[in-house]
Amino acid sequence: MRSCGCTLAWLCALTIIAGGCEVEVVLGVFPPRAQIDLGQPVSPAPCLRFSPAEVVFAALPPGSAHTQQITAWNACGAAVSIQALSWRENRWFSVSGLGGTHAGSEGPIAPVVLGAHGARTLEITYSAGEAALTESVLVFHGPHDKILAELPVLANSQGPQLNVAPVAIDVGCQLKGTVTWRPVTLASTGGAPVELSNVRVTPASAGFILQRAFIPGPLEPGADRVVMVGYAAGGVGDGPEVTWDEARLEISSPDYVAPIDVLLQGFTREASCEGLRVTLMWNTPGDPDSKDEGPEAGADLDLHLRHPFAVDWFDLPFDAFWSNASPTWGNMSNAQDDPSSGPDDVDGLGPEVIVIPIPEPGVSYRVGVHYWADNGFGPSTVQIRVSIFGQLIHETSLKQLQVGELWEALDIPWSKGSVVPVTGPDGGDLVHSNYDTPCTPKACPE
Ligand SMILES: [Ca+2]
Ligand SMILES: [Ca+2]
Ligand SMILES: [Ca+2]
Repeated sequence: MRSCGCTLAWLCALTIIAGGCEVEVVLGVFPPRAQIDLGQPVSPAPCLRFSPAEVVFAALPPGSAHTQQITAWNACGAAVSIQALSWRENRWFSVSGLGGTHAGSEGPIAPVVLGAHGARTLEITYSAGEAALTESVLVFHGPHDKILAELPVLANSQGPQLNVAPVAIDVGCQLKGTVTWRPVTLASTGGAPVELSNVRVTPASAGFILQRAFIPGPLEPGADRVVMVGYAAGGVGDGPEVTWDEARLEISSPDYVAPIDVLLQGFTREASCEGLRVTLMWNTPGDPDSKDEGPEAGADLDLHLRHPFAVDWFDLPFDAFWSNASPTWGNMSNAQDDPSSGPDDVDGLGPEVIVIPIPEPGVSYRVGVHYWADNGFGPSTVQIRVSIFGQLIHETSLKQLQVGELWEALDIPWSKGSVVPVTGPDGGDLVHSNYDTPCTPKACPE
């Protein structure tokens, strides 16, 4: 990486650096100022503050309630407007004094303005529900949902607390006849032992099992216990639609009013866990040796798979092919609905393959074949195969293509489990001659 060439800090600050100083855009040079008047001194602490800064309730018998008063005050010289309130992880607390009582998750309120250095009394109520340590945070929002301040609230600080991880298990696809085991850790993180009365999978018929029957007992502070949950494969699904087996790992404790749940899901397949596989093969009669290898040893055709978000072929990232081999489609945080393209075959026969592990429900994908280069061997005869979860569901008849042609061959409306041949305006196959390709690594050697 080369140096940016900046010597003055204030000039460097005006330099936009992209790609490790490969691009420099100097926005201009401003004369240094002797004094910058920012008005009131700006404190890193929020203007809205509380006394006490944290609300702590002692243990109470279940069914009783206790209220504490606190002061909210504005430490700044400008007014503060409170426009919404929200609670994090709240089940037992409420706040009043800001126009009504607020116990819910989030909501706007009639704005409450605290003038410069003004104060207001709020009441926080704890309704005792269970013996476990109970923590929450009351969040105050200003205009444009800006967070003004956060107030920690807790009860039973010396009570038992159970932390369960993970909170959800997604086994994904499971081949019939196999079992996947996953650990769930129950950790005692409070000041008193947490009593575990039962751990079970419910419903019991969903394919999830416990490795061994749970034995009730206390978990001392700082201790943990691992429960192994298995997915032993439920009913085998058929067709493209994924039928999830869903269950809950239910952890019961007398210290908690409601059981703590871990969500469990998975689905089972007989032949393959690969949702969609599209394969292109071709033969070039003018190639005297179809099996020799090398850049110009045969005809180069390319398999394409388009997401409906693509406006045309070669529209990245929504046209998957060898040069855009593993784009992110669908759910950004889930790679299961992303395509992956195999290598580019450049010397004849193929196959070229594109796979999506679990395609998006309701999405229709389009398959195309582009005849990139014939290298002097003339037309080729192509065939496309489509498999869903390991079962071949469609095989095109043999189709002849010339160099430069792009055949819009098939639509695959996922969830329907069928393949629909694409037709042109005349009712025949939709083939574009001399398809105008944009710049790709093959077309723009550098
Ligand atoms: Ca050849
Ligand atoms: Ca190719
Ligand atoms: Ca994705």
